[in-house]
Amino acid sequence: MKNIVVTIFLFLISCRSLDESTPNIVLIIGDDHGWPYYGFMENDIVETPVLDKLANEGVLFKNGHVTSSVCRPSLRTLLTGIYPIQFDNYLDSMKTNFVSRDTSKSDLKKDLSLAMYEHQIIKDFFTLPEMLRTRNYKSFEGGKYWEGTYEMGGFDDGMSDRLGVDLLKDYHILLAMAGGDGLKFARETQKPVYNFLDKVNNGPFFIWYAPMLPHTPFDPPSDLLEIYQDMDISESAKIYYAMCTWFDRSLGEFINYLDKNKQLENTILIYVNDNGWEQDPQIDYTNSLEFSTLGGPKGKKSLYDFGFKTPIIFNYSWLKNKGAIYDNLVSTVDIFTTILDYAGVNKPAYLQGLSIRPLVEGSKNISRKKIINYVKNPRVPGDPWSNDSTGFSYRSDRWHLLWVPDRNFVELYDIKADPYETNEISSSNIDTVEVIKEEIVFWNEEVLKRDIFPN
Ligand SMILES: [Ca+2]
Repeated sequence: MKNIVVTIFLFLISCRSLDESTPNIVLIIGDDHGWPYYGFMENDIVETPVLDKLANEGVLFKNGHVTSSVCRPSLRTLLTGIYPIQFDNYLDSMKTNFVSRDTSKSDLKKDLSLAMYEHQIIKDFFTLPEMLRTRNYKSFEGGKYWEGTYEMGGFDDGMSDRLGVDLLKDYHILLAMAGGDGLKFARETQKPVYNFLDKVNNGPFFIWYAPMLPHTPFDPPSDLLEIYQDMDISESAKIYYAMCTWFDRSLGEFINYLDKNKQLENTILIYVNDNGWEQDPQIDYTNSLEFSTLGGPKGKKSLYDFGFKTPIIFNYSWLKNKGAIYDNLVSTVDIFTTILDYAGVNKPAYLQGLSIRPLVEGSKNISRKKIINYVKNPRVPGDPWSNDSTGFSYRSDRWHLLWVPDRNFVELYDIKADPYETNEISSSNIDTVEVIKEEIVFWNEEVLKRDIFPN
Protein backbone atom coordinates (compact mmCIF):
# COMPACT_ATOMS: atom_id res chain seq x y z
CA MET A 1 0.00 0.00 0.00
CA LYS A 2 2.72 2.41 1.03
CA ASN A 3 4.54 1.72 -2.23
CA ILE A 4 1.43 2.53 -4.25
CA VAL A 5 0.96 5.83 -2.41
CA VAL A 6 4.61 6.72 -2.97
CA THR A 7 4.31 5.80 -6.65
CA ILE A 8 1.20 7.94 -7.11
CA PHE A 9 2.87 10.83 -5.28
CA LEU A 10 5.96 10.56 -7.49
CA PHE A 11 3.75 10.48 -10.57
CA LEU A 12 1.93 13.64 -9.45
CA ILE A 13 5.08 15.62 -8.83
CA SER A 14 6.76 14.46 -12.03
CA CYS A 15 3.92 15.08 -14.47
CA ARG A 16 2.33 18.45 -15.07
CA SER A 17 -1.03 17.87 -16.72
CA LEU A 18 -1.35 18.86 -20.36
CA ASP A 19 -1.82 22.64 -20.45
CA GLU A 20 -1.96 23.95 -24.00
CA SER A 21 -2.08 27.57 -22.80
CA THR A 22 1.48 27.45 -21.44
CA PRO A 23 3.17 24.43 -23.03
CA ASN A 24 6.83 23.71 -22.34
CA ILE A 25 8.98 24.92 -25.22
CA VAL A 26 12.35 23.59 -26.36
CA LEU A 27 14.13 25.62 -29.03
CA ILE A 28 16.54 23.14 -30.64
CA ILE A 29 19.24 25.01 -32.55
CA GLY A 30 21.71 23.29 -34.86
CA ASP A 31 25.09 24.95 -35.39
CA ASP A 32 26.38 25.08 -38.99
CA HIS A 33 24.08 22.31 -40.24
CA GLY A 34 23.61 22.87 -44.00
CA TRP A 35 20.03 22.42 -45.25
CA PRO A 36 20.59 19.38 -47.53
CA TYR A 37 22.28 17.21 -44.87
CA TYR A 38 19.29 15.53 -43.23
CA GLY A 39 17.44 12.33 -44.04
CA PHE A 40 14.08 14.15 -44.07
CA MET A 41 15.44 16.65 -46.63
CA GLU A 42 15.86 13.64 -48.96
CA ASN A 43 19.57 13.17 -48.39
CA ASP A 44 20.41 9.49 -48.86
CA ILE A 45 23.84 9.61 -47.18
CA VAL A 46 23.53 11.58 -43.94
CA GLU A 47 21.87 9.72 -41.07
CA THR A 48 19.57 11.84 -38.86
CA PRO A 49 16.91 9.39 -37.62
CA VAL A 50 15.80 11.48 -34.61
CA LEU A 51 15.27 14.64 -36.64
CA ASP A 52 13.62 12.57 -39.41
CA LYS A 53 11.06 11.34 -36.89
CA LEU A 54 10.45 14.85 -35.56
CA ALA A 55 9.90 16.13 -39.10
CA ASN A 56 7.78 13.22 -40.30
CA GLU A 57 5.53 13.29 -37.23
CA GLY A 58 5.48 17.08 -36.97
CA VAL A 59 5.21 20.00 -39.39
CA LEU A 60 8.16 20.73 -41.66
CA PHE A 61 9.04 24.05 -43.28
CA LYS A 62 11.55 23.30 -46.02
CA ASN A 63 12.13 26.93 -46.87
CA GLY A 64 13.08 28.57 -43.59
CA HIS A 65 15.70 31.35 -43.71
CA VAL A 66 17.92 32.58 -40.89
CA THR A 67 18.59 36.31 -40.59
CA SER A 68 22.36 35.96 -40.95
CA SER A 69 24.73 33.36 -42.39
CA VAL A 70 26.92 33.45 -39.26
CA CYS A 71 25.91 32.41 -35.77
CA ARG A 72 26.21 35.41 -33.48
CA PRO A 73 23.76 37.73 -35.29
CA SER A 74 21.48 34.84 -36.25
CA LEU A 75 21.24 33.68 -32.62
CA ARG A 76 20.62 37.27 -31.51
CA THR A 77 17.46 37.25 -33.64
CA LEU A 78 16.25 34.09 -31.89
CA LEU A 79 16.94 35.72 -28.51
CA THR A 80 15.58 39.24 -29.18
CA GLY A 81 13.20 38.90 -32.15
CA ILE A 82 14.85 41.75 -34.06
CA TYR A 83 16.94 41.78 -37.24
CA PRO A 84 20.77 41.81 -37.05
CA ILE A 85 20.83 45.15 -38.88
CA GLN A 86 18.77 46.68 -36.03
CA PHE A 87 20.89 45.03 -33.34
CA ASP A 88 24.17 46.12 -34.99
CA ASN A 89 22.95 49.67 -35.52
CA TYR A 90 22.22 50.00 -31.79
CA LEU A 91 25.41 48.18 -30.81
CA ASP A 92 27.59 50.38 -33.05
CA SER A 93 26.20 53.59 -31.56
CA MET A 94 26.62 52.27 -28.01
CA LYS A 95 30.17 51.11 -28.77
CA THR A 96 31.04 54.57 -30.08
CA ASN A 97 29.78 56.07 -26.79
CA PHE A 98 31.71 53.48 -24.81
CA VAL A 99 34.99 54.14 -26.64
CA SER A 100 34.67 57.87 -25.99
CA ARG A 101 34.35 57.16 -22.24
CA ASP A 102 37.01 54.41 -22.02
CA THR A 103 40.16 55.52 -20.20
CA SER A 104 42.20 52.29 -20.67
CA LYS A 105 45.85 53.05 -21.35
CA SER A 106 46.92 50.51 -24.01
CA ASP A 107 45.27 49.56 -27.32
CA LEU A 108 45.09 45.93 -26.20
CA LYS A 109 43.22 46.92 -23.03
CA LYS A 110 40.89 49.13 -25.07
CA ASP A 111 40.12 46.25 -27.45
CA LEU A 112 39.48 43.88 -24.57
CA SER A 113 37.23 46.25 -22.68
CA LEU A 114 35.25 46.95 -25.87
CA ALA A 115 34.83 43.20 -26.47
CA MET A 116 33.66 42.78 -22.87
CA TYR A 117 31.21 45.65 -23.31
CA GLU A 118 29.70 44.01 -26.40
CA HIS A 119 29.67 40.69 -24.57
CA GLN A 120 27.14 42.13 -22.11
CA ILE A 121 25.04 44.32 -24.42
CA ILE A 122 22.18 41.80 -24.25
CA LYS A 123 21.29 43.28 -20.84
CA ASP A 124 19.78 46.27 -22.71
CA PHE A 125 17.28 44.05 -24.59
CA PHE A 126 14.01 42.37 -23.69
CA THR A 127 14.80 38.72 -24.43
CA LEU A 128 12.66 35.68 -25.13
CA PRO A 129 13.15 34.05 -21.69
CA GLU A 130 12.31 37.38 -20.04
CA MET A 131 9.08 37.67 -22.02
CA LEU A 132 8.19 34.07 -21.20
CA ARG A 133 8.84 34.76 -17.51
CA THR A 134 5.72 36.98 -17.54
CA ARG A 135 3.82 33.69 -18.00
CA ASN A 136 5.80 31.96 -15.24
CA TYR A 137 8.19 30.09 -17.51
CA LYS A 138 11.49 28.95 -16.03
CA SER A 139 14.30 28.90 -18.57
CA PHE A 140 17.57 27.12 -19.26
CA GLU A 141 20.44 27.99 -21.61
CA GLY A 142 22.76 25.29 -22.95
CA GLY A 143 25.27 25.42 -25.79
CA LYS A 144 26.16 28.14 -28.29
CA TYR A 145 25.36 31.49 -26.69
CA TRP A 146 27.36 34.68 -27.28
CA GLU A 147 25.75 36.99 -24.75
CA GLY A 148 27.79 36.73 -21.55
CA THR A 149 26.30 34.68 -18.73
CA TYR A 150 22.90 33.03 -18.98
CA GLU A 151 21.58 35.53 -16.40
CA MET A 152 22.47 38.49 -18.63
CA GLY A 153 20.21 37.06 -21.34
CA GLY A 154 17.36 36.60 -18.86
CA PHE A 155 17.66 32.83 -18.29
CA ASP A 156 17.05 31.30 -14.86
CA ASP A 157 19.60 28.54 -15.27
CA GLY A 158 22.23 27.48 -17.77
CA MET A 159 25.75 26.44 -18.57
CA SER A 160 27.36 29.75 -19.59
CA ASP A 161 27.86 31.02 -16.07
CA ARG A 162 31.29 32.64 -16.09
CA LEU A 163 32.65 35.82 -17.60
CA GLY A 164 35.84 37.67 -18.36
CA VAL A 165 39.30 36.82 -17.07
CA ASP A 166 38.01 33.79 -15.23
CA LEU A 167 36.87 32.27 -18.53
CA LEU A 168 39.93 33.40 -20.51
CA LYS A 169 42.09 31.22 -18.26
CA ASP A 170 40.42 28.14 -19.77
CA TYR A 171 39.38 29.11 -23.31
CA HIS A 172 40.57 30.88 -26.44
CA ILE A 173 38.85 34.26 -26.51
CA LEU A 174 36.50 33.26 -29.37
CA LEU A 175 35.31 30.15 -27.52
CA ALA A 176 35.02 32.14 -24.29
CA MET A 177 32.73 34.61 -26.08
CA ALA A 178 30.71 31.90 -27.86
CA GLY A 179 29.48 30.19 -24.71
CA GLY A 180 32.51 29.14 -22.64
CA ASP A 181 31.50 26.21 -20.45
CA GLY A 182 28.21 25.95 -22.37
CA LEU A 183 30.14 24.63 -25.38
CA LYS A 184 30.59 21.33 -23.54
CA PHE A 185 26.84 20.86 -23.89
CA ALA A 186 26.04 17.54 -25.61
CA ARG A 187 29.66 17.19 -26.77
CA GLU A 188 30.63 16.19 -23.21
CA THR A 189 27.47 16.18 -21.11
CA GLN A 190 23.74 16.91 -21.02
CA LYS A 191 23.56 16.52 -17.25
CA PRO A 192 22.93 20.24 -16.53
CA VAL A 193 19.74 20.23 -18.64
CA TYR A 194 18.60 16.96 -17.06
CA ASN A 195 19.10 18.50 -13.60
CA PHE A 196 17.05 21.49 -14.73
CA LEU A 197 14.25 19.22 -16.01
CA ASP A 198 14.20 17.40 -12.68
CA LYS A 199 13.70 20.71 -10.89
CA VAL A 200 10.87 22.22 -12.99
CA ASN A 201 8.01 19.83 -12.56
CA ASN A 202 5.22 22.21 -11.70
CA GLY A 203 5.62 25.11 -14.06
CA PRO A 204 6.21 25.59 -17.77
CA PHE A 205 9.80 25.70 -19.00
CA PHE A 206 11.75 27.07 -21.94
CA ILE A 207 15.03 25.47 -23.04
CA TRP A 208 17.66 26.95 -25.35
CA TYR A 209 19.04 23.63 -26.68
CA ALA A 210 22.00 24.68 -28.81
CA PRO A 211 24.91 22.20 -28.84
CA MET A 212 27.90 23.39 -30.86
CA LEU A 213 27.24 20.62 -33.41
CA PRO A 214 28.00 19.89 -36.23
CA HIS A 215 30.25 22.98 -35.85
CA THR A 216 34.08 22.65 -35.66
CA PRO A 217 36.15 21.17 -34.02
CA PHE A 218 35.37 18.16 -36.21
CA ASP A 219 35.97 15.35 -33.72
CA PRO A 220 33.03 12.94 -34.04
CA PRO A 221 32.79 9.79 -31.88
CA SER A 222 34.49 6.91 -33.69
CA ASP A 223 31.33 4.77 -33.94
CA LEU A 224 29.59 7.57 -35.85
CA LEU A 225 32.56 8.16 -38.13
CA GLU A 226 32.48 4.45 -38.90
CA ILE A 227 29.03 4.79 -40.53
CA TYR A 228 30.61 6.87 -43.32
CA GLN A 229 34.14 5.41 -43.33
CA ASP A 230 33.78 3.02 -46.28
CA MET A 231 31.63 5.25 -48.45
CA ASP A 232 32.93 6.67 -51.70
CA ILE A 233 32.84 10.27 -50.46
CA SER A 234 35.50 12.85 -49.54
CA GLU A 235 37.28 12.75 -46.18
CA SER A 236 35.79 16.09 -45.08
CA ALA A 237 32.31 14.84 -46.04
CA LYS A 238 32.75 11.71 -43.89
CA ILE A 239 33.73 13.77 -40.86
CA TYR A 240 31.13 16.51 -41.32
CA TYR A 241 28.28 14.05 -41.88
CA ALA A 242 29.34 12.16 -38.73
CA MET A 243 29.15 15.48 -36.85
CA CYS A 244 25.56 15.91 -38.13
CA THR A 245 24.72 12.44 -36.84
CA TRP A 246 26.32 13.34 -33.49
CA PHE A 247 23.90 16.25 -33.07
CA ASP A 248 21.04 13.93 -33.93
CA ARG A 249 22.06 11.24 -31.44
CA SER A 250 22.49 13.79 -28.63
CA LEU A 251 19.04 15.17 -29.35
CA GLY A 252 17.61 11.66 -29.21
CA GLU A 253 19.09 11.15 -25.74
CA PHE A 254 17.58 14.43 -24.56
CA ILE A 255 14.12 13.60 -25.95
CA ASN A 256 14.25 10.19 -24.27
CA TYR A 257 14.99 11.92 -20.98
CA LEU A 258 11.99 14.24 -21.45
CA ASP A 259 9.85 11.21 -22.21
CA LYS A 260 11.11 9.26 -19.22
CA ASN A 261 10.35 12.27 -16.98
CA LYS A 262 6.80 12.43 -18.44
CA GLN A 263 7.51 15.96 -19.69
CA LEU A 264 7.48 15.26 -23.43
CA GLU A 265 3.72 15.11 -23.94
CA ASN A 266 3.34 18.71 -22.77
CA THR A 267 6.30 20.07 -24.74
CA ILE A 268 6.62 21.83 -28.09
CA LEU A 269 9.87 20.92 -29.82
CA ILE A 270 11.01 23.47 -32.40
CA TYR A 271 14.06 22.79 -34.56
CA VAL A 272 16.02 25.35 -36.55
CA ASN A 273 19.65 25.72 -37.59
CA ASP A 274 21.64 28.94 -36.91
CA ASN A 275 23.44 29.30 -40.25
CA GLY A 276 24.24 27.16 -43.25
CA TRP A 277 27.18 25.09 -44.40
CA GLU A 278 28.19 23.54 -47.73
CA GLN A 279 29.75 20.08 -47.86
CA ASP A 280 29.39 18.39 -51.21
CA PRO A 281 29.85 14.61 -50.79
CA GLN A 282 32.59 14.51 -53.41
CA ILE A 283 34.63 17.61 -52.58
CA ASP A 284 37.25 17.85 -49.88
CA TYR A 285 37.20 21.17 -48.04
CA THR A 286 40.19 20.76 -45.74
CA ASN A 287 42.82 22.35 -47.95
CA SER A 288 42.77 25.98 -46.77
CA LEU A 289 41.95 28.18 -43.81
CA GLU A 290 38.84 29.41 -45.66
CA PHE A 291 37.40 26.00 -46.45
CA SER A 292 38.33 24.29 -43.18
CA THR A 293 36.70 27.03 -41.07
CA LEU A 294 33.79 28.01 -43.33
CA GLY A 295 33.17 24.91 -45.48
CA GLY A 296 32.24 25.12 -49.17
CA PRO A 297 32.25 28.56 -50.85
CA LYS A 298 28.47 29.03 -50.96
CA GLY A 299 27.84 28.14 -47.31
CA LYS A 300 28.63 29.82 -44.02
CA LYS A 301 29.20 33.61 -44.06
CA SER A 302 28.17 33.86 -47.73
CA LEU A 303 25.03 35.41 -49.22
CA TYR A 304 23.96 32.23 -51.08
CA ASP A 305 21.04 30.04 -50.05
CA PHE A 306 23.50 27.53 -48.58
CA GLY A 307 24.29 30.22 -45.98
CA PHE A 308 20.71 31.14 -45.01
CA LYS A 309 18.34 28.32 -45.78
CA THR A 310 17.26 25.99 -42.96
CA PRO A 311 14.54 23.45 -42.35
CA ILE A 312 12.23 24.42 -39.46
CA ILE A 313 10.29 21.74 -37.57
CA PHE A 314 7.42 21.98 -35.08
CA ASN A 315 6.50 18.83 -33.19
CA TYR A 316 4.17 18.29 -30.23
CA SER A 317 1.78 15.61 -29.07
CA TRP A 318 -1.50 17.52 -29.55
CA LEU A 319 -0.59 18.82 -33.05
CA LYS A 320 -3.44 18.10 -35.50
CA ASN A 321 -1.52 18.78 -38.70
CA LYS A 322 1.15 16.08 -38.36
CA GLY A 323 3.04 15.24 -41.52
CA ALA A 324 2.39 18.59 -43.25
CA ILE A 325 5.24 19.98 -45.35
CA TYR A 326 5.37 23.62 -46.45
CA ASP A 327 7.50 25.43 -49.01
CA ASN A 328 6.38 28.86 -47.76
CA LEU A 329 9.13 31.38 -47.08
CA VAL A 330 9.60 31.71 -43.32
CA SER A 331 12.15 33.90 -41.54
CA THR A 332 13.63 33.14 -38.13
CA VAL A 333 12.24 36.48 -36.86
CA ASP A 334 8.93 34.59 -37.06
CA ILE A 335 10.09 31.91 -34.61
CA PHE A 336 10.36 34.38 -31.72
CA THR A 337 6.82 35.68 -32.26
CA THR A 338 5.41 32.19 -32.83
CA ILE A 339 6.82 31.08 -29.47
CA LEU A 340 5.19 34.12 -27.80
CA ASP A 341 1.89 33.10 -29.43
CA TYR A 342 2.08 29.53 -28.10
CA ALA A 343 2.96 30.80 -24.60
CA GLY A 344 0.12 33.33 -24.54
CA VAL A 345 2.39 36.41 -24.42
CA ASN A 346 1.06 39.43 -26.32
CA LYS A 347 3.43 40.41 -29.13
CA PRO A 348 5.04 43.81 -28.42
CA ALA A 349 4.37 46.29 -31.27
CA TYR A 350 8.05 46.77 -32.19
CA LEU A 351 8.52 43.14 -33.22
CA GLN A 352 8.21 42.55 -36.97
CA GLY A 353 7.95 38.76 -36.88
CA LEU A 354 4.72 36.98 -37.73
CA SER A 355 3.22 34.13 -35.78
CA ILE A 356 3.24 31.09 -38.05
CA ARG A 357 1.19 29.13 -35.52
CA PRO A 358 -1.93 29.14 -37.79
CA LEU A 359 0.22 27.60 -40.52
CA VAL A 360 1.68 25.01 -38.14
CA GLU A 361 -1.87 24.13 -37.13
CA GLY A 362 -3.02 24.10 -40.76
CA SER A 363 -5.75 26.68 -40.20
CA LYS A 364 -4.46 29.55 -42.35
CA ASN A 365 -1.91 30.07 -45.12
CA ILE A 366 0.86 32.52 -44.23
CA SER A 367 3.82 33.26 -46.46
CA ARG A 368 6.32 36.02 -46.79
CA LYS A 369 6.62 37.43 -50.31
CA LYS A 370 10.26 38.25 -49.72
CA ILE A 371 13.00 38.01 -47.13
CA ILE A 372 15.76 40.62 -47.04
CA ASN A 373 18.84 40.07 -44.91
CA TYR A 374 22.06 41.93 -44.30
CA VAL A 375 25.44 40.42 -43.42
CA LYS A 376 28.44 42.33 -42.12
CA ASN A 377 31.65 41.42 -43.99
CA PRO A 378 30.02 38.69 -46.11
CA ARG A 379 32.14 36.09 -47.85
CA VAL A 380 32.34 36.68 -51.60
CA PRO A 381 34.18 34.51 -54.13
CA GLY A 382 37.94 35.03 -53.73
CA ASP A 383 37.48 37.28 -50.66
CA PRO A 384 36.33 35.14 -47.74
CA TRP A 385 36.84 37.74 -44.97
CA SER A 386 35.65 40.77 -46.95
CA ASN A 387 36.48 43.26 -44.20
CA ASP A 388 34.62 46.57 -43.92
CA SER A 389 31.83 45.63 -46.28
CA THR A 390 28.10 45.15 -46.00
CA GLY A 391 26.15 42.59 -48.00
CA PHE A 392 22.47 42.10 -48.71
CA SER A 393 20.44 39.10 -49.73
CA TYR A 394 16.98 39.44 -51.27
CA ARG A 395 15.01 36.25 -51.53
CA SER A 396 11.54 35.71 -53.02
CA ASP A 397 10.02 32.45 -54.22
CA ARG A 398 11.57 33.04 -57.60
CA TRP A 399 14.55 35.38 -57.24
CA HIS A 400 17.66 35.52 -55.14
CA LEU A 401 19.78 38.66 -55.43
CA LEU A 402 23.17 38.85 -53.68
CA TRP A 403 24.63 42.33 -53.39
CA VAL A 404 27.77 43.78 -51.80
CA PRO A 405 27.86 47.44 -52.88
CA ASP A 406 31.35 48.02 -51.40
CA ARG A 407 32.76 45.23 -53.58
CA ASN A 408 30.71 45.92 -56.69
CA PHE A 409 29.44 42.38 -56.33
CA VAL A 410 26.01 41.49 -57.71
CA GLU A 411 24.61 38.07 -58.58
CA LEU A 412 21.08 37.01 -59.48
CA TYR A 413 19.63 33.50 -59.53
CA ASP A 414 16.29 32.14 -60.65
CA ILE A 415 15.74 29.89 -57.62
CA LYS A 416 12.76 28.08 -59.08
CA ALA A 417 14.79 26.89 -62.08
CA ASP A 418 18.18 26.77 -60.36
CA PRO A 419 17.91 25.88 -56.64
CA TYR A 420 21.66 25.28 -56.20
CA GLU A 421 22.55 28.67 -57.71
CA THR A 422 24.88 27.60 -60.47
CA ASN A 423 23.62 29.84 -63.29
CA GLU A 424 24.23 33.54 -62.58
CA ILE A 425 21.89 35.73 -64.67
CA SER A 426 22.18 39.34 -63.47
CA SER A 427 23.51 40.69 -66.79
CA SER A 428 20.52 39.38 -68.71
CA ASN A 429 18.00 40.71 -66.12
CA ILE A 430 19.21 44.26 -65.53
CA ASP A 431 15.72 45.68 -64.86
CA THR A 432 14.94 43.03 -62.26
CA VAL A 433 18.28 43.68 -60.55
CA GLU A 434 17.56 47.43 -60.36
CA VAL A 435 14.04 46.95 -58.97
CA ILE A 436 15.31 44.57 -56.28
CA LYS A 437 18.18 46.90 -55.34
CA GLU A 438 15.67 49.71 -54.83
CA GLU A 439 13.60 47.45 -52.59
CA ILE A 440 16.70 46.64 -50.53
CA VAL A 441 17.61 50.33 -50.13
CA PHE A 442 14.03 51.12 -49.07
CA TRP A 443 13.97 48.21 -46.59
CA ASN A 444 17.31 49.27 -45.14
CA GLU A 445 16.02 52.78 -44.44
CA GLU A 446 12.68 51.63 -43.07
CA VAL A 447 14.00 48.93 -40.76
CA LEU A 448 16.48 51.32 -39.12
CA LYS A 449 13.67 53.78 -38.28
CA ARG A 450 11.79 51.21 -36.24
CA ASP A 451 11.82 50.84 -32.45
CA ILE A 452 13.79 47.94 -31.03
CA PHE A 453 12.49 48.21 -27.45
CA PRO A 454 9.03 48.11 -25.88
CA ASN A 455 7.43 51.56 -25.36
CA1 LIG B 1 26.78 28.52 -36.53
